[in-house]
Amino acid sequence: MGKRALVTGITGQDGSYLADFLLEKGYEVFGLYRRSSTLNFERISHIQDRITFLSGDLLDQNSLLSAVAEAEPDEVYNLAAQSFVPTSWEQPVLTGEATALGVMRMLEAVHRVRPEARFYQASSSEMFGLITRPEDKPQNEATPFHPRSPYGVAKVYGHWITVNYRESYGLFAVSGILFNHESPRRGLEFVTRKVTHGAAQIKLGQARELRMGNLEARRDWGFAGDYVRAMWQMLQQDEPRDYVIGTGVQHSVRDLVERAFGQLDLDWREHVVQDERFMRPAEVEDLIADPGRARRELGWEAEVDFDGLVKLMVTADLERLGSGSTGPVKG
Ligand code: NAP
Ligand code: G4F
Repeated sequence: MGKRALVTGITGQDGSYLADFLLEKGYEVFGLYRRSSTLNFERISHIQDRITFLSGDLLDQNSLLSAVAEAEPDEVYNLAAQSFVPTSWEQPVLTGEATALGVMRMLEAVHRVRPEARFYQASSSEMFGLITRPEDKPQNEATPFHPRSPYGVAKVYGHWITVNYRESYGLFAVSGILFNHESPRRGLEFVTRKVTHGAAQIKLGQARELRMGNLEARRDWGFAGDYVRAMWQMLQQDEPRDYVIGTGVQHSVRDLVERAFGQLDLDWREHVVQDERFMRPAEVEDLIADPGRARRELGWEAEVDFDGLVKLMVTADLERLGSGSTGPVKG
């Protein structure tokens, strides 16, 4: 018998790659999804017949208890969240409910219904936030948290409540502190996809300019397909432990823009316009991972580098826009 996994956030970028990965490994995959008036299964349309869907919401405790009872999972991956940082200033209460308390509701469901299940929490490098001391660069599992947005603050709660359920009840619960990871399936509002999609539109004559926020922010960007492998590896260890996952290489948003436009033989200076609307009330300027523990203990390493990632995303957007496709997101 294959193992059973329950994935929250199955319709999101990471949920879709994780489902691909787990199905490939022979898992029976249960996906928690939110009912809506139109289905949003674009990212999983190629595998939706192989997933058992359970309707539920991180804001609704009963639905989570029922989902865990129905799935009887060996592994639970809690990927669902309000995940877009700017929205967390516009909807801080909702963000707290889903991204912070939602983690506790999932942990309660596992603790009460299926305590033997292994639990993965999708924590974030946004928790590190403001980096001022040289010794905090690059960031590892011991780097202090100083979140800079309601989203980052909510993720810190999710991180510590996961550690707390491990220490209080002996759950096999781990927190993966993942740096930014991207793909052709990334939401259009996140900076990488905004840039690759925008550059492809300009190349095809479908747009003339791209309005952007802070070009100086630096991130450690990797490929989502590599990062879901790390999630799974964390749950295969003998002991539950938290891990930082990233490439250890940093680029600015300016580098990203230059690289994406350059790949299409476009001069980004002729098209990119800075716009105050995309600046944040408090910015995270400088993130870079030290993935040493993951390398040593999980044997994990990123396989796709920054250039490969940008190329993959630009190519996918160009192909998709060029074909006029409104169908499933490829890649
Ligand atoms: P994403 O594409 O925005 O997907 C978020 C998922 O959460 C979607 O399936 C969404 O469902 C679901 N969701 C949102 N609110 C929910 C609620 N109240 N109840 C149930 N489901 C809800 O995010 P992602 O990039 O895949 O990220 C996955 C997780 O990793 C998130 O927790 C994110 O915060 C975290 N993370 C991401 C990164 C990154 O760089 N991608 C880095 C560190 C941590 P709908 O489709 O219905 O909206
Ligand atoms: O792509 P972003 O919106 O990602 P951000 O804020 O780093 O958050 C992502 O990564 C986190 C991991 O650290 C996740 F936890 C979180 O869920 C999410 O997946 O913005 C990246 C950087 C920021 O500094 C932002 O100010 O790009 C800068 N940026 C500049 N212009 C822009 C824009 N970001 C967006 N979204 N749109 C712009 O026009």
